[in-house]
Amino acid sequence: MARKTLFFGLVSLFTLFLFPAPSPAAYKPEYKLSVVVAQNNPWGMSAQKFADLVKERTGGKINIKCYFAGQLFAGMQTNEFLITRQGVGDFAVGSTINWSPTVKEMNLFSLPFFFPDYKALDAVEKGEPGQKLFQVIEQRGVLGLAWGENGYRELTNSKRPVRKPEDLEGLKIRVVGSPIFIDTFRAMGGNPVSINWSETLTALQQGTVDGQENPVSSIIIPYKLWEMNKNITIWHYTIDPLILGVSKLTWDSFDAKDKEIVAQAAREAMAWNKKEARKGLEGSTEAIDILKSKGMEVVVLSPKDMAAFKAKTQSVYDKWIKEIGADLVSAAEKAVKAVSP
Ligand code: X2X
Repeated sequence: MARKTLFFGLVSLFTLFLFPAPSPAAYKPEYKLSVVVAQNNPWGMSAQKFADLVKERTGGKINIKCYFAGQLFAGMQTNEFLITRQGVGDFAVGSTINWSPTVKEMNLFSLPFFFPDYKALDAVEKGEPGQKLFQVIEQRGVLGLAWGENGYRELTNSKRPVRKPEDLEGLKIRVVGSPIFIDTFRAMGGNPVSINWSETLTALQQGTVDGQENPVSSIIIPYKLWEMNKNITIWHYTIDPLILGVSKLTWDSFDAKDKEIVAQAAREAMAWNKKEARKGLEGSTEAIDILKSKGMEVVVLSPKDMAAFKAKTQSVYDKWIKEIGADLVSAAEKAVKAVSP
Protein backbone atom coordinates (compact mmCIF):
# COMPACT_ATOMS: atom_id res chain seq x y z
CA MET A 1 0.00 0.00 0.00
CA ALA A 2 2.69 2.41 1.10
CA ARG A 3 4.64 1.51 -2.02
CA LYS A 4 1.65 2.18 -4.18
CA THR A 5 1.11 5.58 -2.59
CA LEU A 6 4.74 6.38 -3.06
CA PHE A 7 4.53 5.31 -6.67
CA PHE A 8 1.47 7.47 -7.40
CA GLY A 9 3.01 10.28 -5.48
CA LEU A 10 6.08 10.15 -7.63
CA VAL A 11 4.03 9.89 -10.81
CA SER A 12 1.99 12.95 -9.95
CA LEU A 13 5.11 14.90 -8.99
CA PHE A 14 6.64 13.94 -12.31
CA THR A 15 3.44 14.95 -14.14
CA LEU A 16 3.41 18.30 -12.34
CA PHE A 17 6.97 18.86 -13.38
CA LEU A 18 6.21 18.03 -17.00
CA PHE A 19 2.89 19.88 -17.20
CA PRO A 20 2.85 22.70 -14.67
CA ALA A 21 -0.53 24.35 -14.06
CA PRO A 22 -0.97 27.33 -16.40
CA SER A 23 0.46 30.33 -14.58
CA PRO A 24 -1.01 33.81 -15.04
CA ALA A 25 0.63 35.58 -18.00
CA ALA A 26 4.05 36.77 -16.99
CA TYR A 27 4.48 40.52 -16.67
CA LYS A 28 7.39 42.06 -18.49
CA PRO A 29 10.08 43.90 -16.54
CA GLU A 30 9.52 46.91 -18.80
CA TYR A 31 6.68 48.08 -21.03
CA LYS A 32 7.50 50.45 -23.87
CA LEU A 33 5.48 53.55 -24.59
CA SER A 34 5.98 55.45 -27.83
CA VAL A 35 5.74 59.23 -28.28
CA VAL A 36 6.68 61.18 -31.40
CA VAL A 37 7.61 64.34 -29.53
CA ALA A 38 10.04 65.19 -26.73
CA GLN A 39 9.10 65.68 -23.09
CA ASN A 40 9.12 69.48 -23.25
CA ASN A 41 5.40 69.80 -24.03
CA PRO A 42 1.96 68.73 -22.75
CA TRP A 43 1.84 65.70 -25.06
CA GLY A 44 5.17 64.27 -23.91
CA MET A 45 4.54 65.21 -20.29
CA SER A 46 1.15 63.48 -20.28
CA ALA A 47 2.80 60.24 -21.41
CA GLN A 48 5.21 60.40 -18.46
CA LYS A 49 2.32 61.25 -16.13
CA PHE A 50 0.49 58.13 -17.29
CA ALA A 51 3.57 55.96 -16.77
CA ASP A 52 4.12 57.40 -13.28
CA LEU A 53 0.48 56.86 -12.22
CA VAL A 54 0.50 53.24 -13.42
CA LYS A 55 3.79 52.47 -11.72
CA GLU A 56 2.62 53.98 -8.45
CA ARG A 57 -0.81 52.33 -8.44
CA THR A 58 0.46 48.87 -9.38
CA GLY A 59 3.28 49.10 -6.83
CA GLY A 60 5.88 48.87 -9.61
CA LYS A 61 4.37 45.76 -11.19
CA ILE A 62 3.67 47.60 -14.44
CA ASN A 63 6.74 49.58 -15.23
CA ILE A 64 6.27 51.74 -18.35
CA LYS A 65 9.22 53.43 -19.98
CA CYS A 66 8.50 56.34 -22.32
CA TYR A 67 10.49 56.43 -25.55
CA PHE A 68 10.33 60.07 -26.58
CA ALA A 69 11.10 61.76 -29.88
CA GLY A 70 10.20 58.78 -32.04
CA GLN A 71 13.00 56.60 -30.64
CA LEU A 72 10.98 53.41 -31.00
CA PHE A 73 10.64 53.78 -34.74
CA ALA A 74 13.69 55.83 -35.73
CA GLY A 75 11.58 58.92 -36.35
CA MET A 76 9.31 57.19 -38.90
CA GLN A 77 6.20 58.48 -37.20
CA THR A 78 3.67 56.97 -39.59
CA ASN A 79 4.84 53.50 -38.48
CA GLU A 80 3.66 54.04 -34.92
CA PHE A 81 0.33 52.27 -35.24
CA LEU A 82 1.98 49.21 -36.79
CA ILE A 83 4.65 48.86 -34.14
CA THR A 84 2.01 49.20 -31.41
CA ARG A 85 -0.28 46.66 -32.97
CA GLN A 86 2.62 44.22 -33.28
CA GLY A 87 3.47 44.73 -29.62
CA VAL A 88 6.95 46.10 -30.42
CA GLY A 89 5.69 49.09 -28.49
CA ASP A 90 3.19 48.21 -25.76
CA PHE A 91 1.62 51.66 -25.48
CA ALA A 92 1.52 54.81 -27.57
CA VAL A 93 0.26 58.32 -27.01
CA GLY A 94 -0.24 58.78 -30.71
CA SER A 95 -1.54 61.47 -33.01
CA THR A 96 -4.44 60.43 -35.22
CA ILE A 97 -2.46 61.98 -38.10
CA ASN A 98 0.41 59.57 -37.64
CA TRP A 99 -1.99 56.63 -37.48
CA SER A 100 -4.08 57.76 -40.45
CA PRO A 101 -1.91 56.23 -43.20
CA THR A 102 -2.59 52.84 -41.54
CA VAL A 103 -6.12 53.56 -40.29
CA LYS A 104 -7.82 55.54 -43.07
CA GLU A 105 -10.81 56.44 -40.90
CA MET A 106 -8.55 58.65 -38.75
CA ASN A 107 -8.32 61.12 -41.64
CA LEU A 108 -11.68 62.40 -40.41
CA PHE A 109 -9.83 64.85 -38.16
CA SER A 110 -7.71 66.10 -41.03
CA LEU A 111 -10.63 67.16 -43.22
CA PRO A 112 -9.95 70.87 -43.71
CA PHE A 113 -12.12 73.27 -41.70
CA PHE A 114 -14.42 70.49 -40.47
CA PHE A 115 -14.31 71.14 -36.70
CA PRO A 116 -15.39 74.73 -35.94
CA ASP A 117 -14.67 74.59 -32.20
CA TYR A 118 -13.60 72.37 -29.30
CA LYS A 119 -17.24 71.59 -28.47
CA ALA A 120 -17.64 70.02 -31.89
CA LEU A 121 -14.53 67.89 -31.44
CA ASP A 122 -15.60 66.73 -27.99
CA ALA A 123 -19.04 65.78 -29.33
CA VAL A 124 -17.47 63.66 -32.07
CA GLU A 125 -15.02 61.93 -29.72
CA LYS A 126 -17.64 61.18 -27.07
CA GLY A 127 -20.38 60.28 -29.52
CA GLU A 128 -20.97 57.51 -32.00
CA PRO A 129 -18.15 58.47 -34.41
CA GLY A 130 -15.55 58.38 -31.62
CA GLN A 131 -16.80 54.99 -30.45
CA LYS A 132 -16.72 53.72 -34.00
CA LEU A 133 -13.09 54.84 -34.38
CA PHE A 134 -12.12 53.01 -31.19
CA GLN A 135 -13.85 49.88 -32.57
CA VAL A 136 -11.89 50.20 -35.80
CA ILE A 137 -8.52 50.35 -34.06
CA GLU A 138 -9.43 47.57 -31.65
CA GLN A 139 -10.23 45.31 -34.60
CA ARG A 140 -6.73 46.10 -35.87
CA GLY A 141 -5.03 45.21 -32.61
CA VAL A 142 -4.83 48.44 -30.60
CA LEU A 143 -7.20 49.24 -27.76
CA GLY A 144 -7.99 52.95 -27.35
CA LEU A 145 -7.96 53.90 -23.68
CA ALA A 146 -8.62 57.65 -23.86
CA TRP A 147 -8.64 60.68 -26.16
CA GLY A 148 -6.00 63.32 -25.64
CA GLU A 149 -5.08 66.31 -27.78
CA ASN A 150 -2.32 67.90 -29.75
CA GLY A 151 -4.66 70.67 -30.87
CA TYR A 152 -5.77 72.90 -33.71
CA ARG A 153 -3.01 73.11 -36.27
CA GLU A 154 -1.92 76.63 -37.23
CA LEU A 155 0.39 77.72 -40.03
CA THR A 156 3.79 79.34 -39.46
CA ASN A 157 6.29 80.57 -42.06
CA SER A 158 9.38 82.71 -42.47
CA LYS A 159 8.32 84.64 -45.58
CA ARG A 160 5.11 86.64 -45.15
CA PRO A 161 1.76 86.89 -43.39
CA VAL A 162 -0.78 84.49 -44.89
CA ARG A 163 -4.35 85.84 -45.01
CA LYS A 164 -5.71 84.47 -48.25
CA PRO A 165 -4.95 81.53 -50.56
CA GLU A 166 -2.79 83.73 -52.85
CA ASP A 167 -0.42 84.38 -49.94
CA LEU A 168 0.27 80.66 -49.70
CA GLU A 169 1.39 80.42 -53.31
CA GLY A 170 4.96 79.21 -53.68
CA LEU A 171 5.48 78.70 -49.94
CA LYS A 172 7.24 75.45 -49.19
CA ILE A 173 5.43 73.96 -46.21
CA ARG A 174 6.56 70.95 -44.23
CA VAL A 175 3.72 68.51 -43.53
CA VAL A 176 3.54 65.07 -41.90
CA GLY A 177 3.87 62.08 -44.24
CA SER A 178 0.13 61.65 -44.46
CA PRO A 179 -1.26 62.00 -48.01
CA ILE A 180 -4.32 64.10 -47.12
CA PHE A 181 -1.99 66.93 -46.02
CA ILE A 182 -0.26 66.96 -49.40
CA ASP A 183 -3.66 67.07 -51.12
CA THR A 184 -4.93 69.87 -48.86
CA PHE A 185 -1.91 72.16 -49.26
CA ARG A 186 -1.76 71.63 -53.01
CA ALA A 187 -5.48 72.42 -53.26
CA MET A 188 -4.97 75.64 -51.27
CA GLY A 189 -2.07 76.70 -53.50
CA GLY A 190 0.94 75.89 -51.31
CA ASN A 191 3.94 73.69 -51.99
CA PRO A 192 3.84 70.90 -49.37
CA VAL A 193 6.71 68.55 -48.60
CA SER A 194 6.54 65.53 -46.25
CA ILE A 195 9.22 65.50 -43.55
CA ASN A 196 9.28 63.56 -40.28
CA TRP A 197 9.00 65.65 -37.14
CA SER A 198 12.46 64.45 -36.09
CA GLU A 199 13.94 66.36 -39.05
CA THR A 200 11.60 69.31 -39.15
CA LEU A 201 13.40 71.73 -36.84
CA THR A 202 16.60 71.35 -38.85
CA ALA A 203 14.67 71.83 -42.11
CA LEU A 204 13.20 75.06 -40.71
CA GLN A 205 16.57 76.27 -39.39
CA GLN A 206 18.32 75.60 -42.66
CA GLY A 207 15.51 77.11 -44.70
CA THR A 208 14.91 73.89 -46.65
CA VAL A 209 11.26 74.70 -46.01
CA ASP A 210 9.58 78.07 -45.43
CA GLY A 211 7.03 76.92 -42.91
CA GLN A 212 5.07 74.22 -41.15
CA GLU A 213 1.79 73.68 -39.32
CA ASN A 214 1.31 72.57 -35.70
CA PRO A 215 -0.66 73.50 -32.57
CA VAL A 216 0.25 76.58 -30.52
CA SER A 217 0.32 75.40 -26.90
CA SER A 218 1.50 71.84 -27.57
CA ILE A 219 4.23 72.48 -30.15
CA ILE A 220 4.80 76.05 -31.36
CA ILE A 221 5.46 77.54 -27.91
CA PRO A 222 7.43 74.64 -26.35
CA TYR A 223 9.63 74.29 -29.45
CA LYS A 224 10.08 78.09 -29.79
CA LEU A 225 9.19 78.07 -33.47
CA TRP A 226 9.45 81.89 -33.55
CA GLU A 227 13.19 81.38 -33.78
CA MET A 228 12.65 80.10 -37.34
CA ASN A 229 9.23 81.45 -38.36
CA LYS A 230 8.04 85.00 -37.68
CA ASN A 231 4.57 84.64 -39.20
CA ILE A 232 1.67 82.67 -37.86
CA THR A 233 -1.85 82.27 -39.20
CA ILE A 234 -4.48 81.17 -36.71
CA TRP A 235 -6.93 79.38 -38.95
CA HIS A 236 -7.95 76.20 -37.07
CA TYR A 237 -7.81 74.36 -40.38
CA THR A 238 -7.49 70.87 -38.89
CA ILE A 239 -7.56 69.41 -35.41
CA ASP A 240 -5.20 66.75 -34.14
CA PRO A 241 -6.50 64.47 -31.38
CA LEU A 242 -4.22 62.03 -29.60
CA ILE A 243 -5.15 58.53 -28.52
CA LEU A 244 -3.58 56.71 -25.63
CA GLY A 245 -3.59 53.20 -27.04
CA VAL A 246 -2.31 49.83 -25.89
CA SER A 247 -1.41 46.81 -27.95
CA LYS A 248 -4.09 44.13 -27.57
CA LEU A 249 -1.31 41.60 -27.03
CA THR A 250 -0.12 43.54 -23.99
CA TRP A 251 -3.61 44.35 -22.72
CA ASP A 252 -4.68 40.71 -22.76
CA SER A 253 -1.75 39.80 -20.53
CA PHE A 254 -2.93 42.08 -17.69
CA ASP A 255 -5.27 40.84 -14.96
CA ALA A 256 -8.63 42.54 -14.42
CA LYS A 257 -7.48 44.71 -11.54
CA ASP A 258 -4.47 46.03 -13.44
CA LYS A 259 -6.61 46.70 -16.51
CA GLU A 260 -8.82 48.95 -14.42
CA ILE A 261 -5.80 50.79 -12.96
CA VAL A 262 -4.28 51.32 -16.42
CA ALA A 263 -7.56 52.51 -17.94
CA GLN A 264 -8.20 54.94 -15.10
CA ALA A 265 -4.64 56.34 -15.27
CA ALA A 266 -5.07 56.80 -19.03
CA ARG A 267 -8.27 58.81 -18.54
CA GLU A 268 -6.63 61.03 -15.93
CA ALA A 269 -3.44 61.65 -17.92
CA MET A 270 -5.36 62.46 -21.11
CA ALA A 271 -7.79 64.77 -19.30
CA TRP A 272 -4.76 66.70 -18.03
CA ASN A 273 -3.26 66.67 -21.53
CA LYS A 274 -6.42 68.09 -23.12
CA LYS A 275 -6.58 70.89 -20.59
CA GLU A 276 -2.93 71.81 -21.22
CA ALA A 277 -3.30 71.60 -25.01
CA ARG A 278 -6.11 74.18 -24.84
CA LYS A 279 -4.40 76.37 -22.30
CA GLY A 280 -4.37 80.04 -23.26
CA LEU A 281 -6.44 79.29 -26.35
CA GLU A 282 -9.95 78.73 -25.05
CA GLY A 283 -11.72 81.91 -23.99
CA SER A 284 -8.31 83.52 -23.53
CA THR A 285 -5.65 85.27 -25.60
CA GLU A 286 -2.80 84.26 -23.32
CA ALA A 287 -1.12 81.88 -25.78
CA ILE A 288 -1.42 84.37 -28.66
CA ASP A 289 0.04 87.08 -26.42
CA ILE A 290 3.08 84.87 -25.81
CA LEU A 291 3.60 84.55 -29.58
CA LYS A 292 3.36 88.31 -30.00
CA SER A 293 5.77 88.94 -27.14
CA LYS A 294 8.27 86.71 -28.97
CA GLY A 295 8.01 88.94 -32.01
CA MET A 296 5.63 86.90 -34.13
CA GLU A 297 3.23 88.57 -36.50
CA VAL A 298 -0.10 86.94 -35.73
CA VAL A 299 -2.86 86.80 -38.34
CA VAL A 300 -6.18 85.55 -36.97
CA LEU A 301 -8.50 84.51 -39.80
CA SER A 302 -12.16 85.52 -39.65
CA PRO A 303 -14.81 82.92 -40.58
CA LYS A 304 -15.02 84.65 -43.97
CA ASP A 305 -11.24 84.36 -44.54
CA MET A 306 -11.42 80.67 -43.59
CA ALA A 307 -14.25 80.13 -46.06
CA ALA A 308 -11.96 81.33 -48.88
CA PHE A 309 -9.45 78.58 -48.01
CA LYS A 310 -12.15 75.99 -47.46
CA ALA A 311 -13.67 76.72 -50.88
CA LYS A 312 -10.37 75.63 -52.43
CA THR A 313 -10.49 72.22 -50.77
CA GLN A 314 -13.64 70.70 -52.32
CA SER A 315 -11.51 68.15 -54.20
CA VAL A 316 -9.98 67.05 -50.88
CA TYR A 317 -13.45 66.35 -49.50
CA ASP A 318 -14.57 64.52 -52.62
CA LYS A 319 -11.58 62.22 -52.51
CA TRP A 320 -11.19 61.70 -48.78
CA ILE A 321 -14.80 61.16 -47.78
CA LYS A 322 -14.59 57.94 -49.79
CA GLU A 323 -11.39 56.90 -48.00
CA ILE A 324 -12.72 57.72 -44.53
CA GLY A 325 -16.16 56.24 -45.17
CA ALA A 326 -19.25 58.30 -46.04
CA ASP A 327 -21.23 56.99 -43.05
CA LEU A 328 -18.56 57.98 -40.56
CA VAL A 329 -18.20 61.45 -42.08
CA SER A 330 -21.93 62.10 -42.04
CA ALA A 331 -22.27 60.83 -38.46
CA ALA A 332 -19.52 63.27 -37.50
CA GLU A 333 -21.18 66.07 -39.43
CA LYS A 334 -24.39 65.45 -37.53
CA ALA A 335 -22.59 65.44 -34.18
CA VAL A 336 -20.86 68.73 -35.08
CA LYS A 337 -24.07 70.43 -36.20
CA ALA A 338 -25.88 69.37 -33.03
CA VAL A 339 -23.51 71.42 -30.86
CA SER A 340 -22.20 74.05 -33.29
CA PRO A 341 -24.97 74.82 -35.79
O1 X2X B 1 4.79 65.82 -36.87
C1 X2X B 1 4.03 66.64 -36.38
O2 X2X B 1 3.75 67.71 -36.94
C2 X2X B 1 3.37 66.35 -35.05
C3 X2X B 1 4.42 66.39 -33.98
O3 X2X B 1 2.39 67.29 -34.78
C4 X2X B 1 2.74 65.00 -35.17
O4 X2X B 1 3.27 64.02 -34.74
C5 X2X B 1 1.47 64.88 -35.91
